[in-house]
Amino acid sequence: MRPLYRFCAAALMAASCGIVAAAPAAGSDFVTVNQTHFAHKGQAYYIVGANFWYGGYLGAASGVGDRARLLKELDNMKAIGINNLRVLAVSEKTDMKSAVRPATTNAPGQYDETLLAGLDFLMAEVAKRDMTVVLYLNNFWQWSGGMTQYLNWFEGTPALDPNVTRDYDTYMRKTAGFYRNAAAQAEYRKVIASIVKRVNTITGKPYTEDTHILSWQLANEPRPGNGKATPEEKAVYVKWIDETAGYIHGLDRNHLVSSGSEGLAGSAQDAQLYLDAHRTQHIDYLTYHLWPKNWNWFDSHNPDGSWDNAIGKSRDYLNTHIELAKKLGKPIVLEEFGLDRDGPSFSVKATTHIRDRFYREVFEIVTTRAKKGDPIAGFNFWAWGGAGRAANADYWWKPGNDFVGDPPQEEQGLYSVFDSDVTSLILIKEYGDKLHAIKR
Ligand code: IFL
Repeated sequence: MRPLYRFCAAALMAASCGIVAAAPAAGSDFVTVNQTHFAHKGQAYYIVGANFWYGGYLGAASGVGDRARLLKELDNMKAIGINNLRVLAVSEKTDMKSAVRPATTNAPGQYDETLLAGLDFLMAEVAKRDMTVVLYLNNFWQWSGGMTQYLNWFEGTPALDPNVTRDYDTYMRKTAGFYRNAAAQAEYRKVIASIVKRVNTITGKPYTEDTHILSWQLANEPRPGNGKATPEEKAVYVKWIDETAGYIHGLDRNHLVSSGSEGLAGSAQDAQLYLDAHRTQHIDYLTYHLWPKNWNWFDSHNPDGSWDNAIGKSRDYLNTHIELAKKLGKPIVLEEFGLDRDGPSFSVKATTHIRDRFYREVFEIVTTRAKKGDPIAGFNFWAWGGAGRAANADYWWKPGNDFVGDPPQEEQGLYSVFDSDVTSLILIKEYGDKLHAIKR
């Protein structure tokens, strides 16, 4: 079972302060870690998951909410065997371009209760379908405000002015300043506490008692800085993961805690850093993401010519991380991966042959190695677009448009799996069934 962890519920800023708490027992209704695998109600538990960042948004009773759509999306996902959703729990209001509006935090200490009640509604409906959810509590990327917006609040200088530059190296270096900013960390912890200690307004159940939360996640894709992160930046990052995860465990001893890391691609390609960041007893399992086009392994304008390179590197990436998980003796979840539609096109009408081919390769490795007993806990593809549709000819999101799997920072249709993508849906079901069938 998950190792005992040390926590201090009283201290906001100090995590590892010496008190020992018990983790949920074997056979628990909470998802637990049993050596290198997940367990749930005494059985092996494999994640067959979707990224569904906007699930809480759809749950809102007014404004951006669309509860009828949410119920349909949950039913459709459940029907193809999806048992886990990775969801954005909090967002920060920002003037930065390409960010979602509205946000759950309007300003430090000012939270949007309508949106948060949307998350309550999502959790209530997830429970009815016996699914689980990973809730991430921040974002390294600007599409939900995220760490950069905390810096905007507390330092006053935007890390990136998207009107002027797409210089992501500078963005990453500056955004990592979040880990060092004491005022930003204090507010982030207040937000964490407000969510973790929340009582669901629909079910009346405290989130800490909700067995349908699989894990609290520190952030979406936290990085130590850019690809040239210094030893000092790396040390700050490792400490932040340890202390923040310890803080969450101090508030909630029932749920797992994860980082949201992409793996080596988000660790300056430094395996030692990835291991150091995930070795702490406060991190219960490892995460990694696989993005062949984003990382220039795949050219969507030359899919045939770049396929061998892309798939070779992808296989290596998958296998390398499974070996790293073995070293730490913890489960690992491939919690993001995706590829473009054919063309490349953002249109829902475009075929998805190349993406399906990629999904099959990924699923083969994950299921084959899971069957062998390797430390694999499952996958979440990126991302569920469902019944959402892009509204604009340029495929960019504007307030009032449908939400799809692609956040407002990217073209709407780039990586979404829509409810009309029949071949992709069949594939997800086929391999989901294989993972569900594994007994330990
Ligand atoms: O939309 C992106 C998201 O911010 C993420 N990783 C990659 C996705 C696709 O580019 O977390």
